[in-house]
Amino acid sequence: MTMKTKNTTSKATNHTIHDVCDAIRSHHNFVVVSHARPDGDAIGSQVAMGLALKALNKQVRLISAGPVPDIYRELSGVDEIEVASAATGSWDVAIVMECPELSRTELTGLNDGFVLNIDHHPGNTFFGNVNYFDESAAACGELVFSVLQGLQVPITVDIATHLYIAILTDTGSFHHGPISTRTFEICGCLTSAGADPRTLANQMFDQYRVGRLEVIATMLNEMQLEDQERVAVLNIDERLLTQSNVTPNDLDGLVNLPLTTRTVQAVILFKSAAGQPLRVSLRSKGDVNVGLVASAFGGGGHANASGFTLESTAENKRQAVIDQVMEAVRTALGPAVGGTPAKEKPLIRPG
Ligand SMILES: [Mn+2]
Repeated sequence: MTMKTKNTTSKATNHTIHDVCDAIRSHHNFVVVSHARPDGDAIGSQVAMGLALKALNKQVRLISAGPVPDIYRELSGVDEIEVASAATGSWDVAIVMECPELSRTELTGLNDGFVLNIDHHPGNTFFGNVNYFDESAAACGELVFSVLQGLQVPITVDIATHLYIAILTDTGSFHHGPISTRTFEICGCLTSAGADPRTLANQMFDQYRVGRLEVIATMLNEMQLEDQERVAVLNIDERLLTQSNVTPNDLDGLVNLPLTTRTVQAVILFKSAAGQPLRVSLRSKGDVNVGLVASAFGGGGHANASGFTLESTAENKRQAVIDQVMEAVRTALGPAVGGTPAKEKPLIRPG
């Protein structure tokens, strides 16, 4: 086992693309990691970076604390991801992507080595020896693209596909987040390199089990609307998941459904299972900042998409969450005016 590079570089500053490329060029043994409960940006960024390092004849291992969701499993290179609780082995540099804090990896063993932090989450703590942080990126995949350009790695079909998936999924099909001209310039390069938007959209968004529709029906039937239809509250519990025979992947994006209406500005989704922490997902439109609400409850994320967990004993905090989200809506848009309070009328009539 070789010694890891000593952790001497000063932390807590942002670095340039040149620093990032130098750090990669001057080392040989890499471990590439991302956050636990990986999503499309986590997996796409991780696999694309892994493929690029291999193209540069580097040694590379991909490690994740959690399993890869089904929809990504058949993509080329994904089977290289090892599921483990520690970043063991003889690596020199850990490339940590999509993590505002090192702890989001839920991996041990990353503290002792040289860490390259690549991320776009507001509030990133610059935990790396080299930090490449840009919250104006729509996805971490955008930053990986810049790094690969800096390293002059050819964008193969597989790399293009992973980076396109990172951007496609993190923006919810180019629907939210800091989408820029650069996002489309990068996607243009990726499609030129062989990423197929129609096939990938179908693979990412149109492959769920039919049980997903049962979950949607029940979830919307029980939806609670607050603050003159500006805040929607959704619940999904273990019983519903079992009845509908769905996997956690089949719930992807359901939190966004209420946002497809004109009035709803923010959504709260409570996901509960017996004996497990209550998972809370928040989504919003425009200037309504649910990232701050998540931070107040110890979580994180972006202004329009965030989340946190509450201990299972904290059921009584649900109303506090609803109150804070309503406050976030009022802060951005002022008090609700006019209309009948929607929660007094049933949204969907049973039967
Ligand atoms: Mn991301």
